[in-house]
Amino acid sequence: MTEHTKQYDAIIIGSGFGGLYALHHLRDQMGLRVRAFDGAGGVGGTWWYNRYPGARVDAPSSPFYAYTFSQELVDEWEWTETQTPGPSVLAYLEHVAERFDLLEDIQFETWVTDARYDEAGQRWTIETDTGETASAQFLVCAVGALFVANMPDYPGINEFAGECFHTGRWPHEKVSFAGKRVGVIGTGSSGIQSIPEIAKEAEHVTVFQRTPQYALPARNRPLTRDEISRYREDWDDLRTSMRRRGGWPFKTNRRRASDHTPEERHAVYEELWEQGGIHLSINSYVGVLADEDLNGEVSEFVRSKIRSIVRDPETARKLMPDYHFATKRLILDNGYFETYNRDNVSLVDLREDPIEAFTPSSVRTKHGEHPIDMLVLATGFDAVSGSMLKLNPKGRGGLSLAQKWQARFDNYLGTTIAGFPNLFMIHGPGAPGVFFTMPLGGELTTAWIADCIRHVREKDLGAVEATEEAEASWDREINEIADRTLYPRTNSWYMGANIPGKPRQFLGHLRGSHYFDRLSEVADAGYEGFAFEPARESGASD
Ligand code: NA7
Repeated sequence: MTEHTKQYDAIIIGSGFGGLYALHHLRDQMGLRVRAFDGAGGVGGTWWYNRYPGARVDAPSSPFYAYTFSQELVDEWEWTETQTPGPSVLAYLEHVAERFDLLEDIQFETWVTDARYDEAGQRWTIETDTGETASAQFLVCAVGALFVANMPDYPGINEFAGECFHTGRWPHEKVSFAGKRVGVIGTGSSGIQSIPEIAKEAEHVTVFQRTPQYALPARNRPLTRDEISRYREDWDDLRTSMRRRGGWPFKTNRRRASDHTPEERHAVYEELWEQGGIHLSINSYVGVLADEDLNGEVSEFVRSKIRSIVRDPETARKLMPDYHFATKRLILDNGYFETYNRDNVSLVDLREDPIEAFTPSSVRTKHGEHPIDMLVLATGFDAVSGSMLKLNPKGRGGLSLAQKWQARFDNYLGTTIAGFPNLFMIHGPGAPGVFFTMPLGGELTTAWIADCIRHVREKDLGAVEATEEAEASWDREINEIADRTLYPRTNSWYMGANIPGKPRQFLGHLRGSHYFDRLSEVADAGYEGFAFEPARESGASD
């Protein structure tokens, strides 16, 4: 720390959904001195970076994938489609930043290169790539669950001479595919959303698929005036339902598969398929994500749909997913499978024809060579833990997070880490994150963090820190929930399986509503599982 070190009560890293709300809440509702830092050139986090063609919210979106805290905001923002396009989400976040005067307290194009806890001062000091230092009692990491791009390291890939873009780092300028042969690696949400758009323009698209996916029709459509008015009028109730029903306001069906004949069940699946969105997953029968036989039946139903859409049987065969339905992030598509009926799209199944190397102008697989002018990497992210590890804060005794998280992403409540006092995560490992509506999840998490900070300040304490015992029991708690489902049996980014060498651990809390109840219980029990330090003379309240 130098005399030029700026002093705050709280520093926030990131200005996506989580960081923006944290700034608003801590500054405007608590009156703290707060500064936010973001390496990007503007607000938006994930939505600032993921500008690939076709990007949309891949969950029931408008108007639920949005902030819930302000009725005025709900009343004034005009959502237009049921599945919000990426540029609209970004425009919304820009509007929020202006409307709540947040921009003046965010420093853009400023990477936080180091964050260190000073035990004597009970404060965090950060350094930035602009040569600044700043210090605060509390560090709030809203660094994004899907931020650190996963870059494949195939032999020769760096020698590829054509244009190359990762979907999570898409250029701000329009990318033209016209007259180009485009190779796309990856068929998660980003690949499945972008491939139909790229195919409309490109001369040829070759899709390199490692894992075929269950994608459900999004059935995107314009929102009606009536729907919007109803949502606005009922907003309080909707918000309460979202909080109680796992992030979404929909009532889920509690019917049992055993009460129906196979024919009746098939009719239910058909109806939910036609309805589109995630209904087949949340609204068919109780236990789809836990009962292997039931899940197998739904899996087979989706496979039959893929077969009926894709005309070439060989391509359809390659597109057959074989993992448990919905245990990887369920994808909502807009004409993905239909795209394979175009003459200018071909599919390479990497399980039988793996990539061996890149040349400056082609991808060489075991059975052939695929000339390409452009490479699109839709290869996803080092999800959830990756962005915290990129920040790599140094806690008590100089211990770095990379050292602490070598074998396991230990944390308590998905928000705090033993050995890292006064540091909070939003959507960290062990939190519901993508298993709950993220904007509302961020609001609820921030409210809890704010209460915890208030507790520390009102009691003249200097530091709050999770205990290792609490971390161990939290780990058991979230794994017990996950182990009752089929999720841990699938190689997904939820399990860290997409990144070579990443520890295998379920990275989320599957019962979002229950999770927020647990946060309240912990606070009500006097912050059970936390140790507090009295404030030292020299430090905390500077
Ligand atoms: P995802 O869902 O992680 O998808 C990445 C895709 O890229 C997936 O099909 C991967 O196959 C594939 N992949 C990753 N690495 C490679 C290599 N080395 N070779 C071939 N294929 C590879 O990322 P998205 O960006 O699509 O979506 C991320 C989240 O954003 C999504 O879940 C939503 O919540 C929004 P795999 O399945 O791992 O075998």
